[in-house]
Parts: sequence; structure tokens; C-alpha cells
Amino acid sequence: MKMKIALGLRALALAMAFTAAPAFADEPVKIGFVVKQPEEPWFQDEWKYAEQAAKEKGFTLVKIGAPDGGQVLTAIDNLKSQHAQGFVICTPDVKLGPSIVAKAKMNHLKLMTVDDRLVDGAGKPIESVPHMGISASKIGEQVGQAIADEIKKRGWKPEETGALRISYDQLPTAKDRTDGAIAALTAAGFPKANVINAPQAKTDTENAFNAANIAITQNPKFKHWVAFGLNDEAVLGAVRAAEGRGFRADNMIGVGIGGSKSALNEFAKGEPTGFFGSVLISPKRHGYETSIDMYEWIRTDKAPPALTLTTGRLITRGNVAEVRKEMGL
Ligand code: FCA
Repeated sequence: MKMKIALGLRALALAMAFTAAPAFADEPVKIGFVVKQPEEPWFQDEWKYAEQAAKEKGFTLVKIGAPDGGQVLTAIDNLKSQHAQGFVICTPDVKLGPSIVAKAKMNHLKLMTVDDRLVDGAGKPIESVPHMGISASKIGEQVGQAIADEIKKRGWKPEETGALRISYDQLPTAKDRTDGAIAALTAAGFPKANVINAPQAKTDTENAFNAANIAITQNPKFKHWVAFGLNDEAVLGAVRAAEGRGFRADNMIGVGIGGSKSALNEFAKGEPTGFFGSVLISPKRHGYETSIDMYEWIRTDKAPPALTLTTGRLITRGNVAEVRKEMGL
């Protein structure tokens, strides 16, 4: 009897040890890819390239949309019950950082973040979780520079021009992007007093539209407007709001960040709109590379680089086809 219990305990201990160990060579690999806004073209593109990695390497990809904290935590539990070994996530709220880390650990799931980096209770990035994001300040500066160049080209007087900063400051990468844009604009001589902060409640076009609409209404003195924000959706909202107030392509310069379908649709319109350009970033690197990194981590126990920051390139109607091709998109 005693012997039987001892054996049973040994088996249990072994089983527990195995769950924590890296995947065996013949165990099928399953990877979760959790995104905060599955309806946004950027995230659909990330998934598309993650699928490409799954096909190439022969693992199963589980795509989950999780627009709030509850759904993130449920997603992690579901991944565990489906025998996934790890997941890549762009969380709806970076402050969920400690809970996501704890839940992944409890479920023995490897964890990597993409786009939005987790923060701890003090608001500091959680450096122990491998992350791939964009070089937010630098890309923001590219946006600001593109706008400044275009203002100059059109010969607008800066004092007659308002700048809409569609903001979402609770997300560090969003704040870095818009701060970068302001830095480049003011370095080019744009008056800081003409930068109007227009906070959006959520990071989609509708909320950006509402934010911009209020800001434009409250500032009737400007003859022209420019706009920048976290992504293309933010700037599209501003462009649509400006149109509603009579500021069309010749009186509006919006430059977004992303360069996926939202921007492409705009460039494909017969007539130019106030959506002048976008800094194209790479959903291929963010979707494909992160998935490959996770796969290698599971297979060989080689952890991904702690931090990878990707770059972007300005696209406008004129060069969009050429630049996309050069970036392998
Ligand atoms: C954030 C934004 C997305 C995209 C991504 C790279 O997650 O919300 O639109 O810009 O960073």
C-alpha cells in the first residue's frame, strides 16, 4: 500500500515536472496570438503574417480578440486548456501587465508582447517579457516632419494653422508617437500654442472623430488644420471631422501611422482627401517574426530578444505602391 502511494506520488511529480519543461520534439506546437482590436486592419494583417509563420513551421495558431481585461484573462486560460505552449499578445490595457505575467506563469505559458508593452504597478515597462514594438518617438517625428514640410510647401502661415493632436496618453507608445510629432513640428518653427489636444476615449476612428469635432468647433480662428495621432484610425477620424466642418484636402494635412487598409483605401479614392500620408510600419515583422520567435522559444528554449523596435517609412499617394513593395508587403 505504502509503495503504491509512493509510486503514485512519483508519477505525479514527474508529470508536474513535464508540464514546466520545454515542448518535446514530437509534441505539436500551439501558439496563441491575442490582439486588443481584431476589427482594426493592422491587427488583421498581423494575424495574416502570423498564419504565414504557422504554415511555414507547421504549428497551430490560435487567434483571439480580447478587447478588455476579462477577455484577456479568459483567453489565457483557454489557451492552457487547448494545450498551447505560449502566446504573443497586444493587450487592451498595458496596466494589466502584472496580471498577464502571473497568469501566464501559472499556466506555464511562454509570453511575448507585441506593439504595446506591459507596464508594472509603477508604470515602468516589464523588461522580463520579450517585446517587439515600433520606435514610437522616432516614427512620431517622421509624422511631424512630413506635416511641417507640407505646410511649408503649401505656403500656409503657421499662425493661421491649428494642429490636432488626437491623444491617448494612457498608452505609452501613443504618447511617445504624438510627442515625437510635436517635437518635429515645433523644431520646424510651428507655434506650440497652436497644438490642440483632442483626447480620444478609445483608439478607433469614431472616438477620434468625436475628439476632433469638439476641438475644431472650439477653435474657429484657424484657416487650416493638420492632424496626427496614434495610428491611421485616429487621423482618419480627424480628417472626417474636418471635412464635416468644411476643411477638405486643400486645407487639411493628416499624417497617420500604420499604412494598412485604412490608409490604402484613402489613397485609392479618386480625389485626394485630407489624409495626406502615413508612416508605414511592418505588420509582417510584428506578426511573422514574433510568431517565429515564439515557436523557436518553445522548440529550442531560446528566448526572443528582450526588445526589438521596428522602423517606418513615409507613404503618400505618390509612392505607396513602391514603398510597400520594398517592405515586402
Ligand atoms: C498600437 C496601436 C495600433 C498599431 C500598433 C503598432 O497597438 O493601437 O494601431 O499602431 O500599436
